[in-house]
Parts: sequence; structure tokens; C-alpha cells
Amino acid sequence: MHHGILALLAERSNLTAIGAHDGMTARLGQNAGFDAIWGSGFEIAASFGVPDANILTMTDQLRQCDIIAQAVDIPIIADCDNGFGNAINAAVTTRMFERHGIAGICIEDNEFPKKCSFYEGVQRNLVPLREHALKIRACKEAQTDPDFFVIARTEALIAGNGIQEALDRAYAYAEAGADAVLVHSKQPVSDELVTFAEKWDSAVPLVAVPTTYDRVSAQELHELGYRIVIFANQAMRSSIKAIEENLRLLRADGRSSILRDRMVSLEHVFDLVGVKELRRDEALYLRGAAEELLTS
Ligand code: SPV
Ligand code: MG
Repeated sequence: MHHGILALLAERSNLTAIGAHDGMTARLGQNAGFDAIWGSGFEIAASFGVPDANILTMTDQLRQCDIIAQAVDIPIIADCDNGFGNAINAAVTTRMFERHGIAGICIEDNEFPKKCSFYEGVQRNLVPLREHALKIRACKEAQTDPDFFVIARTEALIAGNGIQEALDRAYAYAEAGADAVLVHSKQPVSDELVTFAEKWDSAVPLVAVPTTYDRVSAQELHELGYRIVIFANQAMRSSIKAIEENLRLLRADGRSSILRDRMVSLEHVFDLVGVKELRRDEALYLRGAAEELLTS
């Protein structure tokens, strides 16, 4: 059973989420002890082999988050980009994700089609502050479960518009009903986020995604007021590195024994996907039935 983000925040004060793009990465995140799964648009797009630029549709994103939700017991926060359109699209997105057992969504103020915050030299436009505030309100009014969690995200710092605009937007989104505000930054250090948090005078929790400013710890961010910290793409980047290195070795050597110590055993995969449970269920539902058929 998935818990709500609000309940979990009340219980633990701070949460750390791990980005995932499929059932396996989500399960690895859960096994590693993270509090929640971030259904990352960046990772899901990359797993399809396409850029993070609203190339995938809302239903693509929903399907992957649905797969993730079935693989873990911890809550899922789905990255819903810009809500896949205007406030009307965002409201429909809210209802769909809520209905699929997702604990919360994040809606950013990038124009449709969005561009990943880290792509250099691509056109980047934010929707006007009021338009995004209304989009957040539309989401909050669309939800039916009172515990459904809507994070409003501002890209003001990513767009280079400065701390004051980031604050103006964050306050407007909080005022519109956001349950938390994600302030994204692509600086190599966390200075911007430190300044932002010092100026943030609201009970609405902040969310940070330490991708480029990677030396600050989740604990330090929590102490600044970023009650939710999302490690958005480190799982996938780790796996890409391992796969690239291993495939290079395998191609050169031609024998799979070269990888024996560089990959997990088959048994490890069996454990991760629940082969023990499969065996137990067979004993309960297949073998038992077969014996009964024979003796009747
Ligand atoms: C994502 O994971 O898709 C995010 C976070 O939006 S980031 O890629 O770091 O912008
Ligand atoms: Mg994203």
C-alpha cells in the first residue's frame, strides 16, 4: 500500500526520493532505503532513447509511472513536466495520475514543449507567473483524494531570471495551493538554493534536485528547508556507465566470463523479481490443484 506524501512528511519530517524509469530501478531504489520514487521524465525519456522535451506523451509517462507503482510499496511522485499542455491538460493529468495510485505530481513552469533544464543552447521559455499559478490551482481543484500531493516547480533560476523572480513565482504557486515548491538550479554549487531558502518565508515545504550542485548532502538541504530532496537521475546514469563499460569489454573479449565479476548473478535477478514468491504460489495454486485432480 502506498502512503501519502503528506503523511510521510509528517512522520519523517524530511524525505529523500530516488529517480526511476521502470519497475526494476524503482525496486532498487526502494531496496536502497529511499522514502519515495521520483518517476523521472528525464529517465523515462532516456529509457525510450529520446530527449526530455515533451517528445513522450502524458500516457507514455503515466504508463511508466504505473509500472513503477506496481513494483514498489513506497509512494511515487510523478514528474509531469508542464502538465503536458495548459491548465486544462494539467487538470486531466492530475486526475489520471491520481487514479493510477500515484501519490503526487510535479508541474513545472516551462512552456510546452518543455526542454530538460540542463540542455544548453536550446530555446527556453517560461509560462507567465499567473498562468502557472492558475495551472497549479487547476491541479489542486482536480484532485479528489485530499492527500494527493502537487509540487509546483519553478525554472526561474534555470532560465537565468534571478532569485527575486524565483521567489515571486514560488510565493504565487504556494498561494495557488501547491503542497510544496521545487526550486530548480543548474549551478555547480548550492549557493542559489541557500539564498533562496534564507529568503523563503512560508510554511510550504521546498524541494531540491541536487543534480549539478552535487557536493551538498540531502541532510544539509533538509536543514535549509528543502524537506524533499530528489536524486533524479543517478540510478540511470550509474547503469549506463556500467553497461557501456561492460559491453565494450564483452565485444572485445567475445566471452561472457569476462563480465562475471562485473555484473550481478542470475540468482540476484531472480531474488529481485520474486522467483521465491513464484515458487511458493505454484506450490499453493498449481501443485495443490494437480494433486486434488489426481485424487478426486
Ligand atoms: C527529471 O528527472 O526529469 C527532472 C529533474 O525533471 S532534472 O532532470 O534534474 O531536471
Ligand atoms: Mg523532468
